[in-house]
Amino acid sequence: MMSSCRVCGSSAMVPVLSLGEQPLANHLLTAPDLSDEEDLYPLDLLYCESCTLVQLGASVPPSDLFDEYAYFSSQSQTMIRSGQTLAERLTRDPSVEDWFVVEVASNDGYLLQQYRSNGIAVLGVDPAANVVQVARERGVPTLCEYFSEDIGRRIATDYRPANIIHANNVIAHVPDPVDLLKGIGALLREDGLAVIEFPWVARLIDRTAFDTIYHEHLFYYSLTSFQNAVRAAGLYCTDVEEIDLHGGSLRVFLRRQQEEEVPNLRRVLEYERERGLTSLSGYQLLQQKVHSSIELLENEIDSIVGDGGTVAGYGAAAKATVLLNAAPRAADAVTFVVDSTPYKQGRFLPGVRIPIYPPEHLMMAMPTHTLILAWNFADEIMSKESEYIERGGRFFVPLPEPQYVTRGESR
Ligand code: DWN
Ligand code: ZN
Repeated sequence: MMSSCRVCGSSAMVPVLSLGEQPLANHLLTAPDLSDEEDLYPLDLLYCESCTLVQLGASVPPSDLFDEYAYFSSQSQTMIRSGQTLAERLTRDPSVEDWFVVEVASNDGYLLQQYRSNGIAVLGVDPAANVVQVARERGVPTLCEYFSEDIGRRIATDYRPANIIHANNVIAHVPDPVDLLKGIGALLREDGLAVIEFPWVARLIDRTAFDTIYHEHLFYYSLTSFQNAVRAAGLYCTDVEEIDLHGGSLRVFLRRQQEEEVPNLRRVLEYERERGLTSLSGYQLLQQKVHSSIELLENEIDSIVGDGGTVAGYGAAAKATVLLNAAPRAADAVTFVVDSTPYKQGRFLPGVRIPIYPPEHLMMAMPTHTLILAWNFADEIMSKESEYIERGGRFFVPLPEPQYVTRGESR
């Protein structure tokens, strides 16, 4: 258990949530693994009263989490479209053909391929060898490395300073975010722009999205706590926008020079103060809200089964592992999970050991109810499963309380 804050070093750390001992969310099991015990780790959240950063109590070695990875960003059209729109928006500059764009935690190249298809020089950096291979096969040059200040300096020397640096869904994952941000500063051109996306802790609280808390995510940022880390790295937040990814994220724009503060930054920082997210008060009800959400989900699934219904899951997401391991009565009723990721099919969710099949299995088995475990993609998923709905299948999402959904209705 961490006794001091990973960013500011303060010992003023207050526990705000415990999810008990959990397996590593993306360590999907193969059939031979089922005869072995799994390593479990405490999954607890602490609030730093000094820099307001919410963070895990226990750390797991990054190599255990990311050397081989189960998550492929391209499995979601929502993610691909988000990357496409952003790349188009950022490359409206006449000199763009001379640009160099780097992505930290570039995964399978889902974002950089958008720039590359417009003839822009790109470079990915990602530590997961299996995912990097997919990116390289896609024609996206990628270094298989953990990004750091040293790597940033090395790329600036071996290649050239970057006009744009993306870092989506990674700043929450690294033990030393200030070092990663210093690497971005070292690689960025003087006039360069960095774009950082991360799940916004405000929306985790709103949705009681405790299933987005897993050992891969060391940090749960507000703009306030993120800005503290940015300043410690000698960079400046120049703008911010909320995006509808992963249950509600912030997209923060950084530069090496300070610019006049834009209203968006002040507005979000003020909102966080009003919500109590920059003090312990914003987190004090979380444990109770989580227990209530679990109770409501388990009761709903009990009544489905009590009425003779059957339950499956959709999306072998990291969220699925955390949710179902925290809700054992619900897990007992979920007979299988479907997922479009080839790497995940034929494997089993960690801990609860629920089998994962291709999406086609849903129509074959025709469960009466399907819990959308990847609820952040509920619309995209339901748009693919209209036949299941037409045949009377019912989709529902788990949080903050069980809610039956049809296309266009999910929050
Ligand atoms: O930070 C992280 C977030 C961004 O993604 C990673 N550390 C881990 C990962 O979290 P997750 O696994 O909870 O992410 P997703 O994107 O919610 O997972 C969606 C899952 O659902 C994937 O396994 C793919 C699957 N899926 C599907 O089967 N059919 C997704 C879509 C859109 C579909 O149509
Ligand atoms: Zn701190």
